[in-house]
Amino acid sequence: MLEDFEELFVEVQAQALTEVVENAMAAIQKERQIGLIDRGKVNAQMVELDSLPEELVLIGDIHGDLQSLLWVLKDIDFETRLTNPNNKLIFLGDYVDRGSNSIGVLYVICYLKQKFPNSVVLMRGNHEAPVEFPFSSHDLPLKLAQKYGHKMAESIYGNKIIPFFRLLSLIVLIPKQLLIVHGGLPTGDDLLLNIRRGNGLGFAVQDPFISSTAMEEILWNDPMEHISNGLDWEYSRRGYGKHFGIAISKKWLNTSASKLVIRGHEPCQGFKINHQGMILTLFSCKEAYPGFQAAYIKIAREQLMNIHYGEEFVRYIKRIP
Ligand SMILES: [Mn+2]
Repeated sequence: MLEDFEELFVEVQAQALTEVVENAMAAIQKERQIGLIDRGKVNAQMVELDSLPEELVLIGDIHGDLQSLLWVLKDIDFETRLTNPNNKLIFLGDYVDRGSNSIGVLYVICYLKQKFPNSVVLMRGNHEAPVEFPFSSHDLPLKLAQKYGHKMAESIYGNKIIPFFRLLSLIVLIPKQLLIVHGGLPTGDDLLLNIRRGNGLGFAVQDPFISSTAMEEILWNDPMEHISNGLDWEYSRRGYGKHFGIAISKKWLNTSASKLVIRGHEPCQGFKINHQGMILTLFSCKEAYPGFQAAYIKIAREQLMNIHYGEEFVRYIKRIP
């Protein structure tokens, strides 16, 4: 199977890419329609599991680094693992841009969602750019044009890939343990209040409306140890999003009855910990980030049950060579 991927990524044909993106979209649309994923609820862009997965694998930013992604899939023996919907593989977003094979990565994540819809959750990163706040160095359209020509590239990007990005999850909750986002926690209360109106743990029964501001913050925010203005947050140097302080982390963890936030978005030595162990950053690509390291998380249910803060996660973080 991995050998098949390796051949495919060399030359993913336009037709094959189109089909796999369509199939991944159909899988996500179906779970949204019925509001369910195996052992969990789906509410628009939020996924809430009902129980802890038997085995949980988390993969952070990939940024076109197909080699690292394939290494992880091999390391977790993905075909066996993902056939069991009790096991979950959650991607934190930022699949494309910067690395050399965004198209190959896109193909693989869509293939996984199509083949194992109940085991795989695909989250949205800021590089899966919304039109309201496009990423300035979004190189995917260019890569598509180089490979398929302008006309075909425009059609695939506009008609398939952008609608696919819109379907990706923004928040995943693993009950009583983990709150998962790509970038960070929104600093405003709108979304928190909406979640609180639900059953106390999870989401409101009605479609949780995620405002454009909240979406920007989920995709772009970073945790910061010291907020210079003395408030709970400050504007980010990235141009979008904010730096959020520990008070915001405490508020979200209390409201969602979670112990820890897991997020990607910042290059680091595979992982880093902020806010007294409340925030764990995971980074899973190397190709475009020399000087940084890559890692992923693999943890079993009993181990996850005993996690209370970020440092306890370290032993379940595996370096990608
Ligand atoms: Mn990011």
